[in-house]
Amino acid sequence: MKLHDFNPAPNGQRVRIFMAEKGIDVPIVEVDLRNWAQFEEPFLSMNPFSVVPVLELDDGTFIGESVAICRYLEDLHPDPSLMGRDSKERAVIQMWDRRMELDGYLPVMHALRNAIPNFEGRVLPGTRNDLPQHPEITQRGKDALLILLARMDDQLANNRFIAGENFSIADITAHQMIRLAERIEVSIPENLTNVARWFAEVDARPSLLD
Ligand SMILES: N[C@@H](CCC(=O)N[C@@H](CS)C(=O)NCC(=O)O)C(=O)O
Repeated sequence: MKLHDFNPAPNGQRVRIFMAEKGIDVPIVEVDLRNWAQFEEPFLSMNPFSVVPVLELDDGTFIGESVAICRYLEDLHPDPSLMGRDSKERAVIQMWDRRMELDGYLPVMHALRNAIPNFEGRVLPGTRNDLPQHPEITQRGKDALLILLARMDDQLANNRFIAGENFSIADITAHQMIRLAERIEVSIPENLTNVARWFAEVDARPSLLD
């Protein structure tokens, strides 16, 4: 098994943190996104969507999409559980992880790609085209994040972690979302003390420190 990834890529980092939490060590094959290796062979055949990360299995199967990779790794290495041990836990964690990803991570990712000059001509991941950058998308992403952060604060008032008392994939997604948001100058509002308390705890985990 190998992970095709680019070290600074936030989605790759989601998978790498997930692996570190589980103590999984697989060889990393660096895909140099800066030199457009994602649009060339051999990577293009592994993932025609031209994005990292991609997990290569020993039988030649390629799995793209960070959450799908985590799902596979969770099944292979159930301990410590990051996606739930039974039907109820799995559903609750997936509910929170989807909230983090759909309502926060993705709006922030689009906000970033529409704000930073370096993303001109590549506003959509894995594409190069002349779609313009729209400042409105950046603003909408920031607004969406602030709404989600307030909702997270309510949840974290009574829960140590996003999906309850245990650290899960939802915490990894949310942590990376906040890290991405820093790049468009959005930080946790001062009044959201529960989010701040949670972020400090997650940020100090050894899996995030390397
Ligand atoms: N939904 C995908 C998104 C993957 C993605 O957007 N990867 C970025 C790096 S974080 C990428 O490879 N971008 C290459 C490009 O835009 O050309 C996942 O969760 O794995």
